[in-house]
Amino acid sequence: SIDDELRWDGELTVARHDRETGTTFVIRIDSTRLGPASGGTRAAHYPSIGHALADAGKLAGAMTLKMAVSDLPMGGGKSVIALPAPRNRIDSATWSRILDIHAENIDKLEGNYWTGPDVNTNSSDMDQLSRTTKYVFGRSVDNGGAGSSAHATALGVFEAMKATARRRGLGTLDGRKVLVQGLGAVGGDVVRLAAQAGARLLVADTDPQRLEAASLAGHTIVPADEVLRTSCDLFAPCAMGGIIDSAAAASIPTLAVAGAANNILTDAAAGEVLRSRGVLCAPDFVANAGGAFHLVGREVLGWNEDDVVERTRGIGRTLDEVYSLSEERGITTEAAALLLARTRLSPASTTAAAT
Ligand code: NAI
Ligand code: PHE
Ligand code: K
Repeated sequence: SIDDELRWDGELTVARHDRETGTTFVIRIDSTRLGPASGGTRAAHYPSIGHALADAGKLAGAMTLKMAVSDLPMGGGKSVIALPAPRNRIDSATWSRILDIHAENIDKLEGNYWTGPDVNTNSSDMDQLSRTTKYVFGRSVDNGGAGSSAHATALGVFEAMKATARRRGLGTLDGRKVLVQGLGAVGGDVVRLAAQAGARLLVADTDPQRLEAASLAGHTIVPADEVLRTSCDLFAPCAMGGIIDSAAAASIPTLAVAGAANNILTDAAAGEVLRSRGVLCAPDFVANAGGAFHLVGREVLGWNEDDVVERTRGIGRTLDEVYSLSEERGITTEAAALLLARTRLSPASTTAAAT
């Protein structure tokens, strides 16, 4: 319920309803500890405002960890636009009004929160937001922005897949069975990179057109509802979060997990179950940080494309650190990554850096 969801440890929740379109807007700032909060705008049709608040809160928290573990000088936040219907049933005039209202809300936060693209928003939506507010990453390149973050995200996920396979004793991806769920902006690129590395691709999507393209490229189609029962060496969730709960963790026939989706595990217990079965799982806020390197690197830190690629490739090394820590301490990889992120978020680490 809304009452439950507002009992949250983050810094700020902002909400607004637009009666004309039936849309509810939520912005949640989890932390500004390391810099202005940042995280994308997600548009979706939620069962209730409580669900929208919960999603925004979890996603904002993941952004804080992503920025911290990636050594980016930003905090974590996220926007959720709770649509009155699924995104594909919102007409363009309504969508345009929705974006204008969202931009107005962001602007009122005066730079404490910077948005960017996420599920169901893209660079041209960022262009429109930027007409009302400047606190926007990922505008199109023609409009002075860094453009889509998907390529960088996919590159980082590919590095995470390689590092995870290696650590799990699978060697390189060559000849390995890799199952990619979601063939969108990120997943499509992940498939291409993994295929180049010699992996045998199994792919799933709910969009028949995307499946047809993958089938033409010679990949094996798995029905969307059989993903969690399909045997593979490495599973790459690149669709939505919340895909692995404890029950799925107990049965999923894979040896490793590394993907792009935010909040792949429903909770810490699911991570414990994976660990007990020896399924090595790349924490998502480490594996999918390529997009943040791209957006924050290009638009805040003055990096060029090579810098973004170099830092994104470093995701493999960060994961090695996470895996070593997890082995030393006998904790889940998620808990180990949390430890690394929290070291950076703790007041002591900033004091040390300042002196
Ligand atoms: P997208 O919207 O381009 O692609 C998602 C794909 O998943 C679509 O092809 C969709 O049809 C498919 N899909 C949806 N439900 C499915 C289901 N139940 N089974 C199989 N396929 C399903 O999104 P994008 O940008 O590729 O992002 C994918 C994930 O990665 C999201 O969870 C996003 O939050 C996360 N992510 C994306 C980043 C980026 O830079 N784009 C950065 C970090 C995380
Ligand atoms: N939404 C993407 C993510 O979850 C990209 C993004 C990164 C958007 C940083 C804004 C800021 O990482
Ligand atoms: K998108």
